[in-house]
Amino acid sequence: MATNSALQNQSVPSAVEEVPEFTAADALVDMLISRWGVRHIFGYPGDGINGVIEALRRRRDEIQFIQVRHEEAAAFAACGYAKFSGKVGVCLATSGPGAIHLLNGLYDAKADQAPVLAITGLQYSDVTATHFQQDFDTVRLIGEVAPFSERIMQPAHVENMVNQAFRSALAYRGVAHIGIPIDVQEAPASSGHYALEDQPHHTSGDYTVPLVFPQHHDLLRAAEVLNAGEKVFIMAGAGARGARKEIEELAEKLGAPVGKALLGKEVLPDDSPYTTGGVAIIGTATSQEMIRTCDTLLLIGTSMPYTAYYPRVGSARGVQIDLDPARIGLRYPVEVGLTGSTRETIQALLPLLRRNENRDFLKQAQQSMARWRALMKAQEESTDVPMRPQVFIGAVNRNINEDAIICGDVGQVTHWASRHFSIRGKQQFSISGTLASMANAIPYAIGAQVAFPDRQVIAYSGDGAATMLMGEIATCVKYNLPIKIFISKNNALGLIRWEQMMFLGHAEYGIELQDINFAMIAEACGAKGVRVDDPTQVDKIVKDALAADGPVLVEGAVDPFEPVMPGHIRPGQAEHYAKAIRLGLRAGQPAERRIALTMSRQLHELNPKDFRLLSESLESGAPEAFVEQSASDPSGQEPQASFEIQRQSALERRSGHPEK
Ligand SMILES: Cc1ncc(C[n+]2csc(CCOP(=O)(O)OP(=O)(O)O)c2C)c(N)n1
Ligand SMILES: [Mg+2]
Repeated sequence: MATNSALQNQSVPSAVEEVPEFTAADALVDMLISRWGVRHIFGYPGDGINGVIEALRRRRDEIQFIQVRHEEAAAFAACGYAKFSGKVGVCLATSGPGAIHLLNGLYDAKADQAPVLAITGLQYSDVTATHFQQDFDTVRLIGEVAPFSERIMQPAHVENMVNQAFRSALAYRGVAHIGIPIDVQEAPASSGHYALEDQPHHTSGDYTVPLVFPQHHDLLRAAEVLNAGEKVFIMAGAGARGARKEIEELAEKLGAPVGKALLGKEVLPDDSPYTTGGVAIIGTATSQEMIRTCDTLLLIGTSMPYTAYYPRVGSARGVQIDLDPARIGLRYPVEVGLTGSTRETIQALLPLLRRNENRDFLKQAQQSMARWRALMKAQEESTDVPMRPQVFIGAVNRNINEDAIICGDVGQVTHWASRHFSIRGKQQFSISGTLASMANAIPYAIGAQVAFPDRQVIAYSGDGAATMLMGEIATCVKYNLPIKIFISKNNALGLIRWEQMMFLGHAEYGIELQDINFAMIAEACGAKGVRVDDPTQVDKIVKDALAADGPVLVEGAVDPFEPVMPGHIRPGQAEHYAKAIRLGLRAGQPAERRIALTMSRQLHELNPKDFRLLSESLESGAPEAFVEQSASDPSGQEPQASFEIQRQSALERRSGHPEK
């Protein structure tokens, strides 16, 4: 037994340890844990929130504080957590800059209707509104994104505010915010004053999810429209998640193909005989064809915004199912809107529907999808160098688990994700859909992995987006989150290049990115980092990465000139592309010739009719490019010349010579 007094002096505190005061911050954290079952909170400390941080420290065995590297990532992580788990995601930041950094992720939650609670610090009450440091009215600021954004006035206010915040986030499926001044955080909970008219603990934390049913006469009206349709097309979105069985039954009965808005990607597996995959510019040619020719449209839980990809107004009758009555008729002039919970509404509708004996429309969709799937597969198996982005994502798609959680990001990568992640089993997919903010993938993956420690979680992102919140690789390492990060690296803000060209007819500008060695960045953060640029090696490298323990980043160096193409190009888009190429050529941009070639490669693969359309546009709009393109592709063969030019360019880039 140690009797040495020096040793005793070291291990025994010299003064009797004070029993810590139970503060308002303690009361707040206790509410999170005991009443609302919060086990994880994503955030970043600062002097404006240290009272709450201390309360989290005291209860660290019951609630884990996950310290990210940027508050935006905390909000995204909370959003990802909420989207994949269905529970409220909680994030935390200090006053002023910390709270302001949260905003983008909070807007993401608002836009995609994910329940998120933000807790932020506020300056001491006595210096508020005196131009004090970090004193900004973030309650008002965040009030724009959060229908519930309130300041905790004093300790007796904590319980009311926390309950209200959670109920608001859940009931309105969005953001709630509570700001708490430093002095209130630190105040003893017992110092709260209750008004004479108030009584402590009068609120409850019980919350139940309502079931919403449409009225029977509206169901009958909807059935009348759907029964009259010969060519019914269903478009399903995020609100249809969890209704896989019901939607398949509906599709079978109506003989209706089902297109999926991006946020509804997991609604049906991609090998379902009913699905035509994604819709709109990132979707499939099949969806585009079927939507344009349907006579009846059934929208389920979707507000997919691009109305140019809906049937022409007047060409199809419409029915819509949505939980939010304010969204009925938002995108298409439907005849009948059914406000209701998706599964229950479909279950109520099904007995009222007759089986559509005309299966032609569905068969046509299935034949077209067979061609589309074969085309996607061929692109994924291409051995062209530089490696095509479809090859990289194809390898990821093939090798991930049947229950993987897939976090997509915004960019050209969204096109590849929409087309090449073919959902199967219990896989889940999400992305910053409506806000469409870059850099959501890695923080979403952090939120997902925290919610589901035993599932495979992957982030698939462009190089531009990955750079924005690169610090979060360190977060993955710090918490040993075995997230697999796949970066489709094209040294460009790829999507913007194609948008400048296809939508506006502008020559590309401001879109090139300095080369970054992401594998080395990952290693520097303590993760494993690997690189692949060889299509013949990609399968093995991806497989090994997925099998490895801990976080791994795979950088896929992909062809920067693989263009974005809609399933079917429209005349205006082809003309814009041609005009942009002409402008680029005149400005002496060397990439332009290669772009004309890669474009023709994709178009040629997609559809001979579209190929002719672009060729004609190039011939009249950019004859210089057309000459080269047609010379290398005289008989519809693959334009091999383009690969050589691209390879040279990639080699130049790799050897450090900047593009001219
Ligand atoms: C925060 C944010 N800034 C800018 C944009 C506009 N934007 C959309 S996609 C994109 C390029 C994305 O580049 P990258 O991540 O490299 O993906 P790529 O398109 O090359 O696949 C940009 C700048 C955005 N959506 N979000
Ligand atoms: Mg990029």
